[in-house]
Amino acid sequence: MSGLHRIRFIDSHTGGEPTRLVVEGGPDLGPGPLGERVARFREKFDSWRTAIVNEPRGSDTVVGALLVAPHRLDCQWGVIFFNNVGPLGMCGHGTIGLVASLAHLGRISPGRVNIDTPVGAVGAELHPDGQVSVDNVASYRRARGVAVTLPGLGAVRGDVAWGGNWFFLVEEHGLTLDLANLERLTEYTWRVRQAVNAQGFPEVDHVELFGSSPRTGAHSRNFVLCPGKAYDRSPCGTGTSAKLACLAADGKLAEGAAWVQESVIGSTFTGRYRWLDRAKGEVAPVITGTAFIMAEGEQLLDPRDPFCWGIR
Ligand code: PYC
Repeated sequence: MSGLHRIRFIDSHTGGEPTRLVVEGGPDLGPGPLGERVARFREKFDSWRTAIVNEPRGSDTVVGALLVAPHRLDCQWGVIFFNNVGPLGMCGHGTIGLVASLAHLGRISPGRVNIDTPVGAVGAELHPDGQVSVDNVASYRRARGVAVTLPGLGAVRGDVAWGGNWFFLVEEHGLTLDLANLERLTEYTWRVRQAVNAQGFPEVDHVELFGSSPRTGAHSRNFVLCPGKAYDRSPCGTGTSAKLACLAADGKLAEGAAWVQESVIGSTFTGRYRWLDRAKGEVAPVITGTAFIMAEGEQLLDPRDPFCWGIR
């Protein structure tokens, strides 16, 4: 690279969780299914990820979204999500941010679109009032009531479930899900993740704690630890999808009924599901939320800058 390189972006937040959509100037990952392109992104273009979302341009909480051409013929858009430590399979808050950003650019109007992602096609509907509903990938519970042992703390029991990313979902943890308790929540969930990974589930990279919500109309509050140790400010779209799969499997939420999930900062998503395959426990989740545009502009990559490619 000689001279300044420009990356055009739109920043939004969904329930407090940021999404940085790269609309121009990102790496060229070539053609092919998005699963292949994300592998190329991971292997050959990782410095682009760190330049875009890591400090000094970004922070641990920013989720990047690289807008790409879709591979699937039934999709109008393609996206690869990534964070401070690597690519993500899917991202619910990020898809809501993507749709709001495309609307901000005048590229879509209220209605439905299909979006290609590395873990499958998702649908999204932009409602006239600006809310976005995401028809997420098929979600299911892989294992129920898995007990893992935390050194010094004893056994913790949770479910392993897929909602576009892998989650360990814990109901009984004895912690207060409150912003004042962030350090303990982060430390605890980080230890849970390490134990879950070491004790049979290396694929799990998100840990979700549930508790009661003080908010009228909300069914639950959560705290979600993301792969790079930041907590999700939103209620987590893929985490809420994994939760819906568990609720469905346990017969605790009827098909089509609303589940209002509150985040630890008080933002909410509304989730619903429909059965895809009862025998396999597969559900089709729909997650509804709202994103707001915060900034648009260009990142400048200066080859003379020692931190041009971010702090890694
Ligand atoms: O909303 O799915 C989500 C998500 C994943 C990581 C951060 N947010």
